[in-house]
Amino acid sequence: MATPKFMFFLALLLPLVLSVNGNGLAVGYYSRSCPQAESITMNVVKQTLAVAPSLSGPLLRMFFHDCFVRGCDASVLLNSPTNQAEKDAIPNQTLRGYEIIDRVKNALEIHCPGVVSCADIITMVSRDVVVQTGGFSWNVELGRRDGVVSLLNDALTNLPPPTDNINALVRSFRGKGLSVKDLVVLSGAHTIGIGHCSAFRNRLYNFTGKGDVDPSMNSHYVATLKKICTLNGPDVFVQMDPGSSKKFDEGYYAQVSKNRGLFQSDAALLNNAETKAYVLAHKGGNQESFFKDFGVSMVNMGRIGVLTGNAGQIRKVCSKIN
Ligand code: HEM
Ligand SMILES: *[C@@H]1O[C@H](CO)[C@@H](O)[C@H](O)[C@H]1NC(C)=O
Ligand SMILES: CC(=O)N[C@H]1CO[C@H](CO)[C@@H](O)[C@@H]1O
Repeated sequence: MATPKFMFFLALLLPLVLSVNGNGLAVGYYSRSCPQAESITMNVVKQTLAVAPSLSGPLLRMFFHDCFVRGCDASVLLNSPTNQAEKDAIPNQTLRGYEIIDRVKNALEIHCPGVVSCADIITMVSRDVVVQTGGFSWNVELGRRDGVVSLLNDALTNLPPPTDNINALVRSFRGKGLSVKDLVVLSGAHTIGIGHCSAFRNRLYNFTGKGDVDPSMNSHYVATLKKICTLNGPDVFVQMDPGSSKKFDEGYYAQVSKNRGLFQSDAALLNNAETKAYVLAHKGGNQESFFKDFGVSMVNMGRIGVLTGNAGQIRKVCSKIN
């Protein structure tokens, strides 16, 4: 029987139920179980970037590498005793900042033990990095649970390499339920951070195996990069958005529009009508629309293959399953 007391309960529950979307994720998911989760996370990110600003790139990139491989389930954080986990794969060799995720986890375990997943920590941290480096904030959907599997080979087959052309990139993103717009918007993350010579050296010295240069790269930029990345020299790195690589802005699109995108996958955005139009529309003076789009696409990426409800687990330590 629907007693008045029961109806009152229903009225309380209704807004909560309605805010959960089809994936089982919700904005404000921890508002009752761990109300300080988002502010504690933001504080750790703030303190971290104040002393180690170069961690902004790898921490934002970590969200991409987590979500594209087995979904956003923190599989990227798991250690393998035999070095066969995702983080052991070549694309992950340059991921950093695992200790920052652990720092957030430790703080959250003190406040609300066993409640906040490592997958949600990666998600919150990626948003906070963008805010701390100058971008707009957005509402993160939370409620992910952590996976129990992490395989090196999954990283190799699911992460697009920097040599991908536009068709391969579109296919890769479509395969994850993301659109062409998500591809061009999320590539804008390359406005912060660095790239190692090994990821683009082929463009400078041996593009088609004939000792040639990638003709799609600005020749002055090729000359500049060759001085830093010599043919047989060490694998040093360069800023992807030179002079502004610690600032989240639309500088990336200006670079790409001038044929100064660092990777083939960046340059490739000029080879599709929709992505090209976006690059040209954002090469200067349209920053707010990029900032808004970025939050929308990050939410989209954050929905890939999530574990919710009773699936997976809430890890106690992010680098190992319970
Ligand atoms: C479109 C396909 C993508 C490809 C092929 C790609 C490839 C790469 C490569 C090769 C690097 C350089 C790593 C190094 O040499 O240290 C890099 C860096 C980075 N990527 Fe991507 N990426 C893609 C999409 C994304 C997305 C979707 C995000 C996040 C939304 C992202 C965020 C970053 C960031 C922030 C860095 C800088 C890392 C640092 O400073 O250490 N990338 N990416
Ligand atoms: C360029 O690539 C070709 C084909 O893979 C290879 O035979 C040649 O040694 C390379 N040249 C240089 C300078 O690396
Ligand atoms: C940070 C990290 O775990 N890097 C690993 C990436 O993979 C290589 C092997 O392919 C390891 O040696 C690194 O330690």
